[in-house]
Amino acid sequence: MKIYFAGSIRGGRDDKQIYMDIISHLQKHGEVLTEHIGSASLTSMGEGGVTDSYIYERDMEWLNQADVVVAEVTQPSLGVGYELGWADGKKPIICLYREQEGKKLSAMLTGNKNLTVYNYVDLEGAKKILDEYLLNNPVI
Ligand code: 6IA
Repeated sequence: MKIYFAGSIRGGRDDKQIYMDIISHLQKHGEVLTEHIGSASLTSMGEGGVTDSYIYERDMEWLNQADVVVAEVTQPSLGVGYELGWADGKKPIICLYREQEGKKLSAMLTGNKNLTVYNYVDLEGAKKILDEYLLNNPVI
């Protein structure tokens, strides 16, 4: 199974550790095409030597190849929103969100019947959601 994991980069890197942990867990289910999203060395400012056009073309190619899209959407990110908009109706999408006081997730995700947004509290909760979804909705 090819998994496209989406998480914030230029939108902010506060959640990079949880991205890394989720990616490690997803690797038990299949190939994560975007494993660099959890990288501690990837900052919101840059990955040297790669142009934005290269990143866009490569990521869209991976998104096209993916069997399922898993997005961690707690940290708002234009890129993740774009990826989800593109994948909507084309790929199964799982969104993971940690509820936070004083903040609400975009209605463009919560109001979309094609997507399921799963609220979670901690890594263990996220793993359980992913295991249940991926084992009960096999995508090859
Ligand atoms: O708007 P954002 O940067 O937060 O968008 C993040 C999303 O766009 C992720 O889910 C990625 O799939 C994709 N994306 C954006 N930038 C990159 C990137 N390098 N490498 C891979 N995927 C990316 C950016 C390095 C950059 C900071 C120079």
